[in-house]
Amino acid sequence: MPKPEPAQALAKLEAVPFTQVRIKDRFWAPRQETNRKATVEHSLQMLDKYGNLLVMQLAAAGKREGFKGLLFTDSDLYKTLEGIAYTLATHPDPKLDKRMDEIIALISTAQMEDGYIDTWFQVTRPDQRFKNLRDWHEMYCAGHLFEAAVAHHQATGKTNFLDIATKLAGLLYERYGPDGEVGYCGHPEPELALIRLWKATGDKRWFTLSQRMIEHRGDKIFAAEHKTPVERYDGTYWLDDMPIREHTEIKGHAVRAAYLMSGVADIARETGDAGLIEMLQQLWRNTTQKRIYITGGIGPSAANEGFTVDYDLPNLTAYQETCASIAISLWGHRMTLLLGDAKYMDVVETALYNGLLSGIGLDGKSFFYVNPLASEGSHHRSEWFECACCPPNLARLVASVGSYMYSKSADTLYVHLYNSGQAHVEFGGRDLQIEQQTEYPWDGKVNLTISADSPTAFDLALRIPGWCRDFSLSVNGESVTTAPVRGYVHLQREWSSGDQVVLNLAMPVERIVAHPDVRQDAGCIALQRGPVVYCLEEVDNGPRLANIVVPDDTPLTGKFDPDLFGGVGVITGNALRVEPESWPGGLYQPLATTGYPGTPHTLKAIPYCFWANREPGEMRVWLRHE
Ligand code: FUB
Ligand code: ZN
Repeated sequence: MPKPEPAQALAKLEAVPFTQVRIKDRFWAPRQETNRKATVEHSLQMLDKYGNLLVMQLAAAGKREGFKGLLFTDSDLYKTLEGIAYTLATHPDPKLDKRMDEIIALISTAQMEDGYIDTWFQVTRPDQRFKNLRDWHEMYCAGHLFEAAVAHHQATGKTNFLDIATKLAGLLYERYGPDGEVGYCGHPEPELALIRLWKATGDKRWFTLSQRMIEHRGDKIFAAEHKTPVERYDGTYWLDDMPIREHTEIKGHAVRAAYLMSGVADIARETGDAGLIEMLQQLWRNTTQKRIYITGGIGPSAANEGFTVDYDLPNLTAYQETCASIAISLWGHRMTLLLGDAKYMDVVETALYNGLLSGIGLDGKSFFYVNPLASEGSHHRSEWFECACCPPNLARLVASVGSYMYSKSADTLYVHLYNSGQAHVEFGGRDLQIEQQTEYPWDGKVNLTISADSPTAFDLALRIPGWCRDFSLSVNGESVTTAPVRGYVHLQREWSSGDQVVLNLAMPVERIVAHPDVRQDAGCIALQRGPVVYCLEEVDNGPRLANIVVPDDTPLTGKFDPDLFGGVGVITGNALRVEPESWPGGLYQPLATTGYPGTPHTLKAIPYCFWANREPGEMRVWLRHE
C-alpha cells in the first residue's frame, strides 16, 4: 500500500468559463467548427431517427404506447441540448436558439404536474417510478437534464429550461432529501449535476441532495431493492460495496466510477472533508498508476464496461469507452480545481488529445463507442448507436473544451492547457486578457501576452506538462529559471499590457515503454510527441502492422504535415518488417532460416485520435521494438 500523500492545502480554483475563452488554433478550433456545423445538426437528425424526440412527444401527449429506444434515451437528448447550448454561447444562432426553445417547450409539456419527467416511465410504466434505482437510470436522466438546463441558462440567460430542472430537482429533494428516504442512482451523474444546479441557482437544497447521495452510497440499498441477501450482494459494479471513504481501488463500471468521483470532488471542494480527499487521491493513484491506457482512457473490459485488475490493459479488446475518457476528464478537471496539482491536468490533457477525441471522426458525424488500441481492420465508426451515450457526450465536451484551459484563485491565474486564442479573465476586480500563440500540440513553443487596463499584480502559473522533460521560459525577453511547484511554474509580478512570456516545452518524439506488469505491451514501444500518442495505420504502412519492428537506434522524426487532415503532426522513421513474400515456407521455421527481422520499411505514424478517417484497415499503437 503506497504511503498516503501529505495533507495538501486545498487550492479551490475556479475555472474560467468557456464563454470567456476563444480558441483560434489549428487543432481544437476546426473540431469546434465541425461540432457546431455538422455534429449538432446530425445529432438532431439522429435523435429524430432513433426516437428520442418521438418519445418526448408521446410523453407530452400522455400516450402509453409506441415507446422506442433504451430506457435512458432522454439523457441523449439532454446531452445534445447541453452541447447546443455551449455552441450558442460562443456563436449565437437565432434559428438554433428557436429550435432549442421548441424542444424545451416539448419537454416542459411532457413534465408532469409534480415535476416528474422520464419518458420511459411515463409511456411504458408510470406506476413504477423509483422502484428500481439500481438499473433504471431515472436520476441519471435527471442529472443530464440539470446539466443541460444550467448550460442553457448560462448560454442564453433564459430560465425556461432551468425552471423544468428545478421543478424536477424539487421532486427528488422531497423524496430523497434530508426528510425523505435514502436514494441514489445506479448510474452516478446526478451528484455532479446537482452541484452545477446549486451553483447556477444558489439553492443549497441541490448541494444537500448531492451530498446525501454521496454520503449514503455504500449503504447497499440495491440489495434490499432487489431482495438480495446483503451477504450475497456485490455492489462493486455500482460502487455500492462500501462506504464512500473506504474505497482504495477504482472499480466497477468506468463511466459510473469517474462520474461519481467527479461529484465527490465537487463536494470535497466545498466541505474540505479530509476523508473524501484522501479517498479521491488514493483512487486517482490507483487509476493513473495501474489502470489507465496510455491514451488516457479507462475501463479495459467490455463485460462490465469497466475496470478489471491492476495492469490489465489489453489493446485489441480495449473497451476504453468514449464516455469513460470524458468521465476521467471531468474527474481530473475537478481534482485540479480541488488541489491545484498539474498531475491531474496531465491526465485530462492525455484523454482530451487521445482516447476521447478518437471517439469522433473528422466529419463530426461518425463515432466510436469502443476505442481499441489495435485493430485488425474490422473496427469502424458508426453514424450513431442504439445505446448512444457517446456521441452527444462528445458534442458537449468539444463545445465546452475551453473551460478546461484556465482557472484562478484569489491571487493566481493558472494556464492549464496551451492553445492559440484568448481568454478574458476578471481578476482582482480588473479585466485581463491573456492571449496565447502556439502551434501546440504540434510544437512546444507558446507565446503568452497579457493585456490589462492598468498594471496588475498576480501570479501567473503555467503548467509544465508531465510529458515534458525540458523547458525554458522568458519574460519580456529575459530568461527565467524557476522550478515548477506541483507542476506549475509561478511568475509573480506586476503585469502590464504587452508583457510577454515565452514558454518553450521541448517536444521530441518519445519512445514509451509500459510497466513490466502490463503483459499486453511487453516488448513494445508506443510513440508520443507532446501530449499526442501516435499509431500506425494500414493505409500508410501496409497490412500486418504486428510485423513491423522499430529498431531502438533508428531516428524518429516528428513533423507537421499540412496536407494530411488539414494539418497534423506525423512521425516517420526507418523500421523493419517481415513480409510473407520472403518467408521460406511452412507455418514455423527456425529463426536462422527466416532472415528475421526482415526488410526495411519507412514507418509513418499519425495521431491516434485521427485514426479511422481514411480507408479502413489495421491500426496499432504499441509496436514491436528491439
Ligand atoms: O448507462 C448509461 C450509459 O450507457 C453508460 O454511461 C455507458 O457506459 C453505457 O452503458
Ligand atoms: Zn458512452
